[in-house]
Amino acid sequence: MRTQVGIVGAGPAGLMLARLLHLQGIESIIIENRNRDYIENRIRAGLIEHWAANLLTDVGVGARMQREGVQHWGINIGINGALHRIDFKALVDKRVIIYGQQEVVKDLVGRWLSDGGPLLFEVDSVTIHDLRTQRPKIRFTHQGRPQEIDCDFIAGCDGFHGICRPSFPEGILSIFEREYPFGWLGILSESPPPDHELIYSYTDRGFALYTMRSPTLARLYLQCDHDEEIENWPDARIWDELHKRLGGARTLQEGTMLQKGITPMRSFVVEPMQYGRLFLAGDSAHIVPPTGAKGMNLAFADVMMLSRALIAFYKNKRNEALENYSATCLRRVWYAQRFSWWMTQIMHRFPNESAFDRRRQLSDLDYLTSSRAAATSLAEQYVGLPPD
Ligand code: FAS
Ligand code: PHB
Repeated sequence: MRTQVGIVGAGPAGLMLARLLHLQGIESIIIENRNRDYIENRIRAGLIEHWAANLLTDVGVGARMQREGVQHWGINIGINGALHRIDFKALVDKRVIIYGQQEVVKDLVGRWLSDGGPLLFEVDSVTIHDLRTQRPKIRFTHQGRPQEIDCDFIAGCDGFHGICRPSFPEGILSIFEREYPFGWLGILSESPPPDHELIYSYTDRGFALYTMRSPTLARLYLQCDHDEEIENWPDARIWDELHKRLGGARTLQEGTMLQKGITPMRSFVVEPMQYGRLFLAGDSAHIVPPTGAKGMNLAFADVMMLSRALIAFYKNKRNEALENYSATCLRRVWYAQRFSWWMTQIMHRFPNESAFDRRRQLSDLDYLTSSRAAATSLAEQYVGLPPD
C-alpha cells in the first residue's frame, strides 16, 4: 500500500491526526492492533480542555459531545471535607467538558470510516523501517498475510507500550521519568456523582477524585499503594473509603460497579520526539499522572503541531515546522508535566513525608484556595492553554 502518512495506532492521537490531514486533502492509513469494539470501549480519560473541545467541533466530530458531554465551569478542591470551588468562569472565562475518551474515539472512528478512511484493525507484528530515507515503510501482518505500507512519513501514535518509540536507534533518546509511590484505584458506578462538578479531595487518609461520565454514571478514584492488588479491594471496602475521603462534604450514593482497576502513576518524557521521518505523538512520547487530566489533551496538542508541520510540507514545500516539531511540542509537554506533577504532589499523601512537609502541603492548599492569583493560575492551566 502507498500513502503519504502511515499512522500506527487508533487512539485519540492517531485518529485526530488522520482527521486533520484528511481535511487538508493529505492521505493517511491507520493501523491498529486491537479490534474496533475494544478501542471503542476502553475506559480512560474523561476531561476535555476548552480548546480541545472546540477542536473536536471544528473538525466536525463534536456534535455528540455537545449533546451528551457536560460543560463544567469550575472544580472543587476538598481539604479534609471543606470544599473550595475554583470558579473558571470568573477567573478565566473558559470551561472544560466531561465526555469519555472512548466516546471521543467512537466519534473519530465513525467519521473516519464513513469518509472511507483506511483503518486496519487487529494488525500484528508491526515493524517500521528506512526511517532516515524519503520512503519509510511499515511492515505488519493483517488477517495472517504480510503487508507493507510505503509512505513519506510515519506517525508513532501507538501509546506507551507501542513499537514506535522503541524503534529509535540506541542512544538517540533521552528519557526523563518519575514514578509515584502510589496509584489510583478507579471505579465506574451506576450512581450519581456527589456533586455536579469534580471534587479533588485531599484528606489525611489520602486523595480521592469524584468525577463522572454523566449525571447517573460516577467515575471515582482513590489513592492506593503503588503495588496494590485489586483483589484486596472488595466493593464494600472501596465504598467505605470513598465515603470517608469525602469527609462529609457531600453525600455519596452507592451503585452497581461496572468497572474497577488500578492505574500506576508516572511522569515520563522522551526527547527528541522525532527521528528521520518518524514522528511520535501522544503517550508514545510522554505520560502524565492523571491528576491534571492532561493525557488525551496533550495527544491532541501534539497532532495539532504535527498536522500543521505536514501541511506546510505538502502545501508549501516548507521543512522548518517538521524540523522544529520536537522542540515545539516539548515546550508544551513540559508545561503539562509540571502542572500534572504539581497537582499530584499538592493533592496526595506521600508515604515518607515529614511533619514539615505535611504542614507545608496544608499551607499550599490553604494558599491555593484563598488567593485569587493562585486560583487563576490553576484555572488557566487546568482548562488548557490553546496550542500556539
Ligand atoms: P493511546 O494509548 O490511547 O492509543 C494508542 C493506540 O495504539 C491504542 O489503540 C493501541 O491499541 C494501539 N497500538 C499499540 N501498539 C500498537 C502496535 N504495535 N501496532 C498498532 N497499534 C498499536 N488521562 C486522563 O486525562 N484521565 C484519565 O483518567 C486517564 N486514565 C487513564 C487510564 C489508563 C489505564 C491509561 C493507560 C491512560 C489514562 N489516561 C488518562 C491517559 C490517556 O488518556 C492517554 O493520554 C491517551 O489515551 C493518549 O492517547 P494516544 O497517544 O492516542 O495513546
Ligand atoms: C476522569 O473523569 O476520568 C478524570 C477527570 C479528571 C482527572 C482525571 C480523570 O484529573
